[in-house]
Amino acid sequence: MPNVVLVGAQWGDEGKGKVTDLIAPQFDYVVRYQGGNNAGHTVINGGKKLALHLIPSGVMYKSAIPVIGNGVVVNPQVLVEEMQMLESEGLSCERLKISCDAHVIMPYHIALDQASEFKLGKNEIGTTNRGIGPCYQDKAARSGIRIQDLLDEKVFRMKVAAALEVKNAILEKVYGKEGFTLEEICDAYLPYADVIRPHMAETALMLNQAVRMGKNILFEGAQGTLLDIDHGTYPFVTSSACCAGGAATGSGVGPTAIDRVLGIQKAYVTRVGAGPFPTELLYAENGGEGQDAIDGDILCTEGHEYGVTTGRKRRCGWFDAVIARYAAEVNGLTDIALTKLDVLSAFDEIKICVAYECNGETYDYFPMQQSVLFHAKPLYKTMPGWKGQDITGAKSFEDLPQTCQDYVLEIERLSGVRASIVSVGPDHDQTLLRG
Ligand code: 2SA
Ligand code: GDP
Ligand code: MG
Repeated sequence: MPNVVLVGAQWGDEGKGKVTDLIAPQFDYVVRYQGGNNAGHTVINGGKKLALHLIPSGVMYKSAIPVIGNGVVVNPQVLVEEMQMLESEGLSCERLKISCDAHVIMPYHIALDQASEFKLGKNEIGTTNRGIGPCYQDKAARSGIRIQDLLDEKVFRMKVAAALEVKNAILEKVYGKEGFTLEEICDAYLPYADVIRPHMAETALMLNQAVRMGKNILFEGAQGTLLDIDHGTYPFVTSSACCAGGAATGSGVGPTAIDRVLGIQKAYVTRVGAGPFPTELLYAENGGEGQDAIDGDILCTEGHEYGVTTGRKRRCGWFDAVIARYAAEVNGLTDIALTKLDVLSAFDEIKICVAYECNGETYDYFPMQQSVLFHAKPLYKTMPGWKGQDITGAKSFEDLPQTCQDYVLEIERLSGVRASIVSVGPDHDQTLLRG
């Protein structure tokens, strides 16, 4: 199976970084196809945890060429800083290829993201404030600035000047914020051209040649299925195509070249930012009470559930099989990697949501109307736990306590997809491969 899409099957932070890092040595190319530096992918380099926001996790291995595809939005400052960080860790970025068609996150995108979130107040999306949404807005409006524009000062100046007429008016008149001058943007951005030029490539052409030559490509998804602009919990989503289909549009490789779609599922669910989350175990500080608030706290503490990019405390909840089935369908999952199973060792009993109940109706499928998801009451199946048994040292699936194996098998049964990888800790060797 040469070409694989690795996709988050929940609301992001499922452990995509760990799994990409684990399997990347088998690939010739590792490609980011959507999102930008809103992502936070944790990888391990020589025992040390590193957070990658923009550069594909394949940069860790000399055998793989890391690629930032056309579907990604690039903040050049973050790109340069991340390259410097990696170089300082002894990881060369020389092989990195960046699509000349990728869009550039401009200072006004970040300002607009922050200002619009502030204006929304309690109705905010809870974005990462990295300018992602406004950058994709400009892409769709055909007024964006692309990586290739950075290389031609005349074109860059012309496009930025045109953009500023509109952006400054919005910033000043709608949000009461200061705008930007053309000169300050040119002074900050044009020098990045020299750093980016050696990495710029016709990445779609390069990847299609690789496909013809029988090379192996890993498409590394960011965020997750429920944050997808089309298939997620709109409007509480990110602005890109996170699902497996996005790998084709975001890289220029046709869907027929994709052989496997590996979904990354956490053994429970987390979400950062606003929006519906039926199995959420509300924290006491958010109005939660009783055992639910206690269980939510345990998941957060044991799972270290804090945003890798913003440091925000992630919302936590029980595994949701309705979402798992939905993710299996909209991505065409061939198999899943089930991560963070060890975090559940803290519980006597573990719940799995098998369906929702809303207004007297039962939904065992993802509801069409968002309002149902907001008011959905999860219907749970309770499974016995394996409390007190440390599973972080397990070397094979059969080493796991029977109740733990049963939990994984039940998730497989309910999702309709086989768990080919089971992760029992953050390190590479804390991974059980089931074939
Ligand atoms: P944005 O900034 O426009 O993409 O935000 C829109 C929604 O997408 C969510 N989002 C994320 N959710 C989980 N993890 C993400 N990456 C970071 C991490 C998040 C962090 O790895 O922990 O550090 O806070 C990510 N990026 C975007 C976001 O919360 C909004 O709900
Ligand atoms: P991503 O955005 O999907 O790459 O995930 P993040 O890196 O944002 O969050 C996943 C976190 O869980 C990271 O801190 C990983 O090191 C950690 N992690 C991954 N797999 C496991 C696991 O099986 N067990 C534990 N305890 N931690 C894990
Ligand atoms: Mg993350």
